[in-house]
Amino acid sequence: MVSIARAHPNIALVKYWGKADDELIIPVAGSMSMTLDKFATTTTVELTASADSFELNGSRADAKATGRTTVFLDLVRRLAADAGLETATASAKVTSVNEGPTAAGMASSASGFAALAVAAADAYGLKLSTKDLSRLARRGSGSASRSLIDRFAVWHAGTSDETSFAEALAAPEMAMVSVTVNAKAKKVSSRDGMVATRETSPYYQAWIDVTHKTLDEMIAACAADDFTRVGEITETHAHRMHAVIQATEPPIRYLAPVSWQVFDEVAAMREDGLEAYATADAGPNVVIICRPDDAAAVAARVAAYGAVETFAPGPGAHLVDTA
Ligand code: 2P0
Repeated sequence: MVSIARAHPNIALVKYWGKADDELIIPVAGSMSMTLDKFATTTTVELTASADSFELNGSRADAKATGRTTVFLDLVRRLAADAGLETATASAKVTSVNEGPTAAGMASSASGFAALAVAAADAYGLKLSTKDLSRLARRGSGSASRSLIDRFAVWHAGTSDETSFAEALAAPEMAMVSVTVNAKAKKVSSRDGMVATRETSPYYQAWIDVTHKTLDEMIAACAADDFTRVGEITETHAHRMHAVIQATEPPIRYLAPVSWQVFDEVAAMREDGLEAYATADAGPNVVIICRPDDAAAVAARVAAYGAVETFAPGPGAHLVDTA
């Protein structure tokens, strides 16, 4: 049985940074994101009698990525065993292609584990709801829980495996413009950076407290269809995340000088009446949110800083084909 799934990255407007449970990947606070319509990951899972294998972008994946894939497949096999399925003992051949940059702050682990969750669940014969697929994807990478969802998602932090999942949220019309200032893989992974922040950043508790409050404000701004407030909250929360990260010992800094130049350019756009707001994940690339009609003007203003892409809200992870 071959199952193929496709998932897109998502960019958080309210960020996830920090785990309450490292094994179950329960976050310290909820988050909210837009699923993108480009940079998809397409993943094929085929059950096999030989050992698990993982091919990424045409080559055999490294030991770390292969190990994470096998640990994830073990979760799927456990679900299959619980459901009394014969597939529970099968290994899997996983083949994945990323259309976007890998591990450079464009959420390739989100699209990767969302696609793997959907393809593997199908290949092993599990019939899971979107909520349960979101919970499963979360076990691979926290942000992957949000890539199950069409357009905009809120990931409820929850306090257990059952209660930590993403679901859809209506949000104001918007586009995103990404500025890839550096497509190389980052030096400190999100996973390691989160642990370092928890262990050594003196502002960690304040970050947790403010993120709970920020998510409530974001949900209210979305309910009011208030693009301006959504943008303001997004930019402030991104700065707060980078602040708590930079306060680690030894310091971690994901943003580069050119990233700050892009933030300055976005502030200048606002002064010129072009309404845009910026955010950045665990890497130097910056993502700008704006109204859909302004996307071309925003893209033109930042083209000098790096490779620019424009995104609309995209689809949640889904099966492409099964045979
Ligand atoms: C986010 N990031 O909300 C935040 C903002 C990066 C910065 O989710 O350890 O790759 O696999 O759960 O999901 C990156 O974290 O981390 C992330 P794990 P993940 O998008």
